Amino acid sequence: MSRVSCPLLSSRITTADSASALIRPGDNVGFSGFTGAGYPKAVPEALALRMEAAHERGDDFAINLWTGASTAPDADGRLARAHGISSRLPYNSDPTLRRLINAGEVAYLDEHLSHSAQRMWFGFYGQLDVAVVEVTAALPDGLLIPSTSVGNNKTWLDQADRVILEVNSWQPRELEGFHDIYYGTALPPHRRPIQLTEPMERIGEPYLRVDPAKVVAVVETHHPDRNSAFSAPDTTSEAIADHVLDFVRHEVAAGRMPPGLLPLQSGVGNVANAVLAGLDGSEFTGLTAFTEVIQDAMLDLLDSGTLAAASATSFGLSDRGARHFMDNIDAYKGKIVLRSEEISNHPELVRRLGVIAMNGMIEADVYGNVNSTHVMGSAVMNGIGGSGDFTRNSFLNFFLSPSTAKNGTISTIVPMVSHVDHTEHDVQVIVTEHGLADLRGLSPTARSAVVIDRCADPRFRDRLHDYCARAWSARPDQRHTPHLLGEALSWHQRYLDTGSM
Ligand code: 0RQ
Repeated sequence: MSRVSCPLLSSRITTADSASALIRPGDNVGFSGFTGAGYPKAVPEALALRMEAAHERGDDFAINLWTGASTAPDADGRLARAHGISSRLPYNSDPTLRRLINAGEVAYLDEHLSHSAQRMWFGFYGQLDVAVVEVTAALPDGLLIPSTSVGNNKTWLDQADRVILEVNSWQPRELEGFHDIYYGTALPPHRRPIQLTEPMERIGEPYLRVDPAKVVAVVETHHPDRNSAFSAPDTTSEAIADHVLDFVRHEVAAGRMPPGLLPLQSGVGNVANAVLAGLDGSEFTGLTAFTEVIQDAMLDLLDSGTLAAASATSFGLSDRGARHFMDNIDAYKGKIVLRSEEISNHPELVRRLGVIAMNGMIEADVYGNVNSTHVMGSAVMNGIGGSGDFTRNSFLNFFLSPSTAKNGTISTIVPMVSHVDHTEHDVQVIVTEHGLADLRGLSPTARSAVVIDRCADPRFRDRLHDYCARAWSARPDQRHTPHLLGEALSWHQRYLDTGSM
């Protein structure tokens, strides 16, 4: 049975091929999608075929593509393979697209996720020509049941000149009621406080609104999300998880954190998943999450009662996790709420709630600056995502990483990061498998000692200490964050010499 019960929207049902014909070369296009959930499944393929046909005729055909965050190989990846993306924002993790960005073919705007919607409203990105948004169903009155991610959908639907809906019957119809879409945002100087004081508080409505007159096509699909498997936690990620857990226990014992902790935010990836898994079976129960992404470990925590409830903007599950969620969806009702990313990541809310932020990193320097995004200062990995939104405004923040990368050849603790995403003014706790450096209340030179001794791989410690000692001695009038600039950056050059990049 069709999931489109609005008569006007029913009259717009068409094929992905004809819907894709409504997207023109040079258009600004807003896709739904966040960490592989809720992205459009049919229009990107049809559009890529049109692009390839145009290129064969010698015509240009590329679009500027805006999303919630990462999508999938059959969306970002497919359009990248068709050389159909001129510019892209605000986050990407697709390897094909990453290659084109790093080759200089695609202009990438790597933005804080909480900024992307408001920069659209401010007019900083220009006009949005088309929105292509996956939903679970269209109700008789035209309201839309969102899909497995909300991301920037509210903004794209509101701002686009033309809207293409994909109604995906693979998504469980029972998703109705899981969402809270806030329509109260205004532009400065008319902004009011956002009245959310508990992670699970509802301040909006369960549906996305769209002006039916703008809907130029509706495409029915039945296609799974991109569900990626997680590696089982290894000894490195388990050691990182243990350090985080011990530290949190210590904070509770010291009276700096309530026994039920504060709302958790966890980045995506295997290390983050392992930290969440480490919480399971611990003494903590009834915790909450105010985060971006609900991954498998969060479902497990909800099952065990370690986590009472989670607010996010998206799922990011494995196949097993997605099946488990669907089979038990009623049990999760009231325990999971999905919001727009401008709300899930909102600085005002992250700071008010006192979020504990835990994110991955590429490298940290001895003074506590963190690089989350770039290899050797030049090649982007994924993007800053929500890590800045949460870190800067958190009650307590952690950066987690193995102490080495590329089979132990590269130290992730370096004299000076090759790119700065999170500054020494924001970063509080750095954790590797060797230990945890608590930087709170320490001057930069005091930080350097604990970062090296607690976090660096023992094989790199002498070299790092030697660097710091020589930098300290070099200029007695420059000892706040002493550096030997040429040498600091040549540290990254050594990666090349090892041939490990
Ligand atoms: O590459 O698989 O080719 O070897 O970076 O590293 O160790 O698998 O760790 O998956 O947790 O990713 C920072 C990228 C870490 C991620 C980052 C190489 C390493 C490997 C991945 P290979 P790991 P993770 C919420 C929050 C920014 C966005 C964010 C990230 C690959 O956490 O994208 O936090 N964060 N969002 O080998 C060279 C180094 C390296 C290195 C790692 N020093 N030099 N390569 N790698 N360190 C989510 C959203 O916002 C949506």
